[in-house]
Amino acid sequence: MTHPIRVAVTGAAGQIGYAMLFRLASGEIFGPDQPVILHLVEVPPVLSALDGVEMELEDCAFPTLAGVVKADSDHLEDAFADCNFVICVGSVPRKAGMERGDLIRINGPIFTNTGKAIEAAAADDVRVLVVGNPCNTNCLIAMANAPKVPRDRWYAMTRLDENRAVSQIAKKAGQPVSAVKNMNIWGNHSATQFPDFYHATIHGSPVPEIIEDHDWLRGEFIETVQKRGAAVIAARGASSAASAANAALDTIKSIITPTPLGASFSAAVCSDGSYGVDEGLICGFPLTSDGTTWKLVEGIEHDDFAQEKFKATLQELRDERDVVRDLLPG
Ligand code: NAX
Repeated sequence: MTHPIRVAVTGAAGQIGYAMLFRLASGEIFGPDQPVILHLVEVPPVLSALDGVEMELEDCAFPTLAGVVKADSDHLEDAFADCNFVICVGSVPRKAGMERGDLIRINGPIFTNTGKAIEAAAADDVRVLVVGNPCNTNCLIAMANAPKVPRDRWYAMTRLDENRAVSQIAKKAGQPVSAVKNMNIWGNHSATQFPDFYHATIHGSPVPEIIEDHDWLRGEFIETVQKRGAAVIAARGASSAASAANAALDTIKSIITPTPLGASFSAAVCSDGSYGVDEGLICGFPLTSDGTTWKLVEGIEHDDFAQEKFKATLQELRDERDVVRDLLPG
């Protein structure tokens, strides 16, 4: 029998975690022949909610679900023991009146412990996807606190931004979403991100050749993608949940599947200094995967407009790093 994959999800009883678990258990992500053991991680007061989540998982009778482990955030080494994937969703959401810097300081310490526990207890091949915001900088903190885990194993999620951008472009062009490729997100998962429409294609042709309204591309399009999270909150009264869970699962699928020739996907990973990004920052780039590790797509040239956008989002990442320097050993 195939050895089970262990997947930990922190914040498992939260809205994104809950939306993700059933698809992880169902065989959709790792395949119908790959058993999965889910590690559900929550803060101690929420542990009892995990009992209900476990019952629901049982009630789905997924043939691929080989077990459920429940653990609390005070015992992260138990939570991540032998895990092959750790999806870090659990964190404190931003509340009204809270500055981004405040949020970073509140959530930062969660990720020092997360990094340490991953290094101490996870499987040798562990791969980590950080969803909890500010996800780039949280990922940076976790990575810095797990120096023995290779740097190509750390990802922060920009896929929701990519998916949002794909849908906006497809709608504007009157084409199906499947026609839009290489819609990559550069920089931070925040309102400064740069969705690079220049190098995206529709049925193989560059987006700016198909969508002639370049003012829309440079203005409304970018702004819509950057502010989509806030728009969802305004309309739904709650932040993106199913779409965020879907994007996390899309990211995992892209990581474990060799990328088709000429295609790319978006995630934030540890910079090697390419494109002028400080070595070690967790920055959104276009990537390809061989099914195990990633490569940056090289040789992309940005015009003056794109460079300005990229500069702004890069500066924000540097500023965030400076706010948490004390949480970055080494
Ligand atoms: P919820 O508040 O519904 O769920 C968060 C869960 O995390 C709660 O159940 C809470 O008990 C748990 N939690 C808190 N601290 C924890 C810790 N130290 N260890 C384990 N669990 C802990 O929030 P939800 O809507 O699920 O959002 C979760 C995170 O995703 C937030 O930080 C949010 O900002 C972020 N998002 C990131 C996105 C991205 O694209 N990267 C998009 C969606 C979302 O906004």
